[in-house]
Amino acid sequence: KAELQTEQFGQDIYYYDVVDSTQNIAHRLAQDGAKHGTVVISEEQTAGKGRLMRPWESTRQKGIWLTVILRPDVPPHRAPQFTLVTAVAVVQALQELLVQAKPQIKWPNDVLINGKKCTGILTEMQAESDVIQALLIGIGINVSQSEADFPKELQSIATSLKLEEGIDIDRSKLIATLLHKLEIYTALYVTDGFDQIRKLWEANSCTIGQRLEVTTARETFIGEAIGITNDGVLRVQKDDGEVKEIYTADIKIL
Ligand code: BT5
Repeated sequence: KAELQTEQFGQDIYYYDVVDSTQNIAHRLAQDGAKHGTVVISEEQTAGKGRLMRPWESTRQKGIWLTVILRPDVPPHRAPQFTLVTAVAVVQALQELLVQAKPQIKWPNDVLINGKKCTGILTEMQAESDVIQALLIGIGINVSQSEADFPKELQSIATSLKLEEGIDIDRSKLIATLLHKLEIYTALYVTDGFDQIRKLWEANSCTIGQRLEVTTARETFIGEAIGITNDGVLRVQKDDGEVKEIYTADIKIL
């Protein structure tokens, strides 16, 4: 806490040794009235979660596993962009601490280094009659895992800051930097909209201009990512010229 440069984020910190998921704790705290900027953080998660209830590997003390509770004054349709805003904040924070490794954003919720995932973001919402009560921004950053610390099935797709940068990154310093960036960019998004952040997002993305395989709930197709909109929607042009607007999907960079 001594390292924090924020005004609101991390003023209330709930710190745990082990939890099932910081998202679950944050859900309860938000229902009990936790204020904007409250942070839940744990050394270990036994049931860390990704999107669509996929598991998130959260090895003890090897990463940053945290959730920030936001109470933004925006309508629910502006919630999905918070994932992209968070990705920009993560990349900016990582860039401050890393010298060698170059983090890049993969739409919608991953940060990659050398094509492997080092960060995943999960945004969940509590809403009532079209008003956001709280947003729970979950961020998992792999910090000091060796290859053998990852389960076999993740070894070819996951990486850590230590594996890419070659040295240990101080977790408290990274958390402080991250919360600072997150406070700045979420506030900017709420007041000014997505336009400025979209430009930062595009400049730091490894998605735009790439050939992708896109899998939505309905179909799988191949095309080129040509941009994102101010709604955070990915625009993909198929080979026949048709442009698809993708709200939610898994993408593979080909
Ligand atoms: C995500 O989901 O990437 C969101 C991850 C959010 C994790 C944070 S940690 C703090 C907070 N508390 C939680 O319980 N969650 C949040 P998705 O895009 O669905 O990606 C999940 C997929 O990533 C899995 O199916 C694996 O293939 C892969 N994966 C799992 N653990 C990983 C890890 N530690 N590093 C890299 N990839 C991983």
